[in-house]
Amino acid sequence: MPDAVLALGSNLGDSVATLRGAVTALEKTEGIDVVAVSRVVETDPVGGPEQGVYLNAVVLVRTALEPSDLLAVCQRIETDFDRVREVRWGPRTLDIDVIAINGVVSDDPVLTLPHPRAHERGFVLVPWLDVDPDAVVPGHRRVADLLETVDVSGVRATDIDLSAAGTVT
Ligand code: A4P
Ligand code: MG
Repeated sequence: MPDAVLALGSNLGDSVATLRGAVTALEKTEGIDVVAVSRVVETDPVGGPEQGVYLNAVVLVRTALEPSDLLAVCQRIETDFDRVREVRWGPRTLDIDVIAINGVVSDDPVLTLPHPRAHERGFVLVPWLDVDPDAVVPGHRRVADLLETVDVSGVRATDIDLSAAGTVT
């Protein structure tokens, strides 16, 4: 079964509860097995209007779902957590981006793989490295190598453990 990398972000509402709820929702989804959940990082917002700090995390899954169905699941969970789409890159209760699915490279605008900005974003790469030290951004370089040049000054470790939801193994 393919492996997929999902990036979670939140900067509105009770972000810790939302991220925990999102992980639980992924675990409960038929066809998705959560295999790893990173530690949470607190991150300065990148792009968009002036907005509060984010909490970000990365989740590795195994899935039998088609890529388009995996995206649909992520978007349904976003909606379940009251995500509204108003301002591009604006504040949000929950964002779940599909960062990579195996080594697939696709420029389809509905599901671009790998996520077109993942390779330059500390808020994705730092938690990704946390759960997969050997990770490679398909079509790019190893996450560990990318982190040599990416600005991570706005990415801070936290001791927030999403597995405190009690269902992550
Ligand atoms: N789409 C295409 N490829 C993908 C993919 N790989 N994963 C399409 C998910 N969606 C993908 O997404 C807009 C459209 O992108 C969707 O219709 C989907 O078909 P969206 O989630 O509605 O909107 P968005 O998240 O505002 O846009 P986008 O471009 O995904 O934003 P980004 O690039 O994810 O940026 N700063 C910090 N510190 N932490 C953050 O988490 N997030 C953003 C959002 C900006 N700044 C941030 C953070
Ligand atoms: Mg998004």
